[in-house]
Order: sequence, then C-alpha cells, then structure tokens
Amino acid sequence: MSMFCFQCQETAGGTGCTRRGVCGKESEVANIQDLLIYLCKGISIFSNRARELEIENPKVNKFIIDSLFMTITNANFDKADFIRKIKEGFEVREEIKRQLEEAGGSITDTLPDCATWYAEDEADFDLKAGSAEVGVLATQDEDKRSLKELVTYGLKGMAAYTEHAFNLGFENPEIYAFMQKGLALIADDYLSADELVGLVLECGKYGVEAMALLDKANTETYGHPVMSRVNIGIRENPGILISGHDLKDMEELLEQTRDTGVDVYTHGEMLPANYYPAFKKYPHFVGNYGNAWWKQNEEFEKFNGPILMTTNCIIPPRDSYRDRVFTTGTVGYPGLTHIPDRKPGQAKDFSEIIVLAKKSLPPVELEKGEIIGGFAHNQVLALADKVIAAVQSGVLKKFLVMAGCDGRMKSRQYYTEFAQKLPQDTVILTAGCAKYRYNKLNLGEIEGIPRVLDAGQCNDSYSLAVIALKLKEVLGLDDINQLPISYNIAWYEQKAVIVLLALLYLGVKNIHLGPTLPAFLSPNVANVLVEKFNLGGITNVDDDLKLLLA
Ligand code: SF4
Ligand code: SF3
Repeated sequence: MSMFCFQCQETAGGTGCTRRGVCGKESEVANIQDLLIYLCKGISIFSNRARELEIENPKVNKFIIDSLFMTITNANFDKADFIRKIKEGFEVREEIKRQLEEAGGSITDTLPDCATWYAEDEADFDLKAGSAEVGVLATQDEDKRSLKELVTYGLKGMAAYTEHAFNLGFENPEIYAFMQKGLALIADDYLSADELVGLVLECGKYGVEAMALLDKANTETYGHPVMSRVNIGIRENPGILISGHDLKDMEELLEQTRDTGVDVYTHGEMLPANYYPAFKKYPHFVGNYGNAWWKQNEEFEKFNGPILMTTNCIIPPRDSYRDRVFTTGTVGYPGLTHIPDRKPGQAKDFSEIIVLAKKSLPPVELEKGEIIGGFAHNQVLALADKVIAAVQSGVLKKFLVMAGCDGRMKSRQYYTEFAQKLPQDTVILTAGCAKYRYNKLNLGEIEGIPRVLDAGQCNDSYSLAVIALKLKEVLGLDDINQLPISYNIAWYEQKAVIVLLALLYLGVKNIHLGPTLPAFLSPNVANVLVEKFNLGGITNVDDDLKLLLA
C-alpha cells in the first residue's frame, strides 16, 4: 500500500485507493495532501487557543480554507503546489504561535506531533507524508476513523463554499472558528465516538451557514437567479470554456473578453452562471457547452478553444487539448498554465487565455437547443402561488430532490432511468452536476411548472432547503418530513458530503444516497445514520420508485 484515500464515491473497489487514485491522483500527491491536512490540524490547535484569547488571524483562516479546498477530489494534482502550501503553513504556524505566546497563551503543553513537526526539503516531506502517523489510517479504531473522516470531508466541502464567498468579499468568522475547532478536535484521539457524532452534526449546522453565506455573496453580487433558457448550441466565433464553481472568475473573464470577438461558454458546474442577471448583459456569453465533469476529455477536445478550470472537477488532460487548459485558484495540474491569484484591488489577468482563444477555431457543435434552469429560492418563491395551487389541487403530487454530483460509473444511468420513469405528477428539484443525467430529457411541465427545477450549483442545494422550509410554513406543517418531498441524492465528492450533513442538520429524514454509500462509513457509523435519520442507499429504479413515491 503506497497511499490510502477513500474520500470519494469512485474509490477503488468501493473500499479505498491504495496505489493510485481512480481519479488519477498519484500516491505521492495523495500522501502530501494528507500531510497538508495534518498540518492544518496542528495550526488549528494554536489558533483555537488564540481565539480563546480573542486573537483572530486572517492568514490562518485563509490558509485553512485554501488547504482543505485544495485536497478535494479532482481539484489539484500538482505535488509542487502542496509543497509550497505546506511551506506557507509553517510560516502561518509560526505567526499564530507568536501571537499566542505574546498574549500569554501556552505554545508548549500537550502538543501532538501535527502541531510540532517540521520538514526542510522534498525528501523530508515525502518521508513524513508516507509515515504512519499521517493520513487516514493513523486512527486505528474503525468507527472513530470513519467519524473523523466524515468531519474532515464535511469541512472540505464547507471550505470550498467559504472560499467562493471570500472571493466575493463575504466572510463569517463563526465558520472559520468551527473549522479550526473541528480540525483540532480530530487531531487527537481523546474524543469518544459519541462526541464525534456530535461534531458531525455540528458540521452540518455550519454547512448550512456556509451555503447561506455563499448564497448571500452570489445573490448580492450578481442578483437572484431567474428562470432562464440556456443555449446549448454554438456560434461561429472562437470561444473560451469556463468550468468549476467560481463566479468571481466568471465575472472577470466576461469583462476581459468584452468586444474581443471571443465568445464565452460554461461547462459542468458553471452552467448556473447563465441564470444570474449580472451575466446576462454580456452579448458574447453564449450558453453552456457539454455536460458534467467526467465527459471533459471528449468535450474539451472538441471545443477547440482554451478552457479555464476555476475549481474541481479537473481530470488528467489528454495530450490533444492539454495545451489549452488553464487552471486558477485552488486548481492545479502539473504542466498546465496557472493563472495567478488577484493582487489586492486588481482582477486576475486572463489575457494569455484570450490571446490563445483568438488563434483558435470555433467549437465543434455537440448539440442544439436549450435547457431551462434558474430555480433558486427567489425564483421558486415568486412562483409559490402556482406551485401551492398545483400541490393543493393534486396535479403535483410529489417533489423529488435529486441534487448532488454526477460521475463516471455506469451505474449512474440509474438516475436517468429514475427521472424518465417518474410519473407526470412529480417534479424534480435539483442542484449540482447530478442534473446532467436528466436535464436534457424534455420531461415537460405541470401547469407551467417545468418538471425539472434546477436551482444551480451544488451549493445551491441551500435553495432547495429554503424552498422546503417555505412550503412547510405555507402548508402549515410542523415537520419538514411531512412535506410531499422525497430525497434521492447522488454523491461523488466532498461537497456532497457537506450538503448531506446540512440536510441532516435541518432535520430531513429518509434520504436515499447513491449510487453507493460512502466507503468511509464504517458499518457502525452507517447504522447510527440509519437509526437517527433513516438514511438509506438505492436499489433498483422500480423498487425505489415505489418506495419514494409512497
Ligand atoms: Fe481514490 Fe477518490 Fe481518493 Fe481519487 S479522490 S484517490 S478516486 S478515493
Ligand atoms: Fe460536480 Fe465535481 Fe460534485 Fe459541485 S463539479 S457537484 S462533482
């Protein structure tokens, strides 16, 4: 075994990647990612002590969210980036220690290795990264390991959303405090399994906070998403394809490509940018090209122009288009050009991408037509009268929340079939890249309400919760579980973990999670989730339809 990672749904054999990731992550990268998380735990021990003395260090806060985000599945494959980050972490650690000491706090008593270790060069890093005390398997007890990793993955998802909000100038110090508290608590082995369960649930609470913060950041900056028909065809100009979740990058790219003769298209999780009023004013913003992340190999090849990856999911690029892929933010891949972070008060500089676009051929047409979306909370609540009338008259019997992620596995065909077989009196509520399994099926509408309501990116699952809570209020129900809503959620990476924990925190029960349950849930931890929340997996379309429509 040269690594151990089981954080995503596609983990090898449904148990763990041990030699190389199914995602393409090399063992050296997997190990150094673990080492970065290890360092984050150590820094958090100091920053928690400092916080008790009312010291808040913005560098620590930013370092922790960056680091957690970098280790999300399909975000960064570049070992050099992690080495740089760890070196930065040592400096951050020194600074917070200094502040703590100056304020009279202790920087010596009962410190675990993660708070004290240091390494100089790459060989030392490798040695440490591969050692037994670092990484998932360092926790011997299977259930504690499971709970600690559940917290860690929840924090990674939370960090991603917090980072996007940060990029738009929105912060919530309570989220930072919780992240660092969580990391410090799981650094050691003194929490009981019950206490760890408590921490998992608290993680859900801050998951809601992080999604609410990002919702506020996105909507206050770019307006509330509105019902939109998004072009999925092409035009004659060369184009730039932008993927990932970061709307600030989207805005700056649109600004810089204005009047250049270059068009802009979204891919994957950037599709919902098409729903925001602020982006509709750009005539060169054409629409969406292609599908979910895992089809990028073929689709990037056909796009012909440059591609900008603002977040996960990037997959190892083929040589045929590798020269055209640019990374930015937390994304990294060896050999690809990285667009540096913005300097204070300035925009990122996308000129290199634009120069390349001008020399590129226009995209090859993949399909024609339009898809509909933009049903975040504000838009759905604007249609509330219609929706409630449809529910009360019985023409709309059930909502199915099918949010989450898409992935490569053949078994995900289940979601297409499930959507196709749903009766006409049902509506799908979705968010995240899971939607690509059914958003082009033309499932029709119910009295003007489309049968697939896409709220946006995975973080916009928050909208689905807002909608559910509003429906509960209007229908005069006491419990969110009395609503005519069933949950059939698809997961892949760690953002889906925080979405799940957030839903559990909001009291949602009977969630079905597929296509497989996480490998990081030990049998006992899975049982706790079944007992407390009636969480379940999926079986086959026909049986699940019966169950979920009952
Ligand atoms: Fe394996 Fe997923 Fe980890 Fe990649 S992220 S190494 S596929 S478990
Ligand atoms: Fe997708 Fe990677 Fe999860 Fe944001 S882009 S939902 S998988």
